[in-house]
Amino acid sequence: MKTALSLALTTLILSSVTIGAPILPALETLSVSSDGTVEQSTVILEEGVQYWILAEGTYSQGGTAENRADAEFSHEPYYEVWDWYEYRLDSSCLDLLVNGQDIDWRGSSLDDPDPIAHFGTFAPHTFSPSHMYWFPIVGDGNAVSLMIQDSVYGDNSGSLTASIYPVPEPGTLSLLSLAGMGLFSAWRRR
Ligand SMILES: [Ca+2]
Ligand SMILES: [Ca+2]
Repeated sequence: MKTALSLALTTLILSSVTIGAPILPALETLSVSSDGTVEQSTVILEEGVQYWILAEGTYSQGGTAENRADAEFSHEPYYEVWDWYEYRLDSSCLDLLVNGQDIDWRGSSLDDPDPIAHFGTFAPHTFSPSHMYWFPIVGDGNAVSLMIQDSVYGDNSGSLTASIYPVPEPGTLSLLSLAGMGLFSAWRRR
């Protein structure tokens, strides 16, 4: 009976931890210029280990304040909307590339999400009014590179910020569940 209850409690504790979610603090924060410069992290992403990258901010992509873009979407002044420009018009433009790849940055429809606390609200193909986006990446033993891709760089100004976050190791989760079982046993003994 006690074992069954402990197992149930362990399951409850494990399910209350979002496995694979980022944790504070960031390992490194990079500023990625809209001039097309490739930014390489100092941090080496360990092979087989999962990380999350948080991209934040907007830059001017077409010479005027209205022509803006974030990591995944860009502003269409004519329609007064933020649009998934790269998908609609041209897959080779206006994207924050990771290791040279066009990736699916995950957005949140919340106006001002706390990126860690509201991590579960971020999803692919979702515009972020806050211009915050997450991307999961598994390390390959190398640094990670970030670059803003555009077809014309001369009319750009500003930059995006990208931060690399660790996720809890499976060992950390086991310790959490063991701690939970210890608390439960202490409670049972009372
Ligand atoms: Ca441009
Ligand atoms: Ca993309």
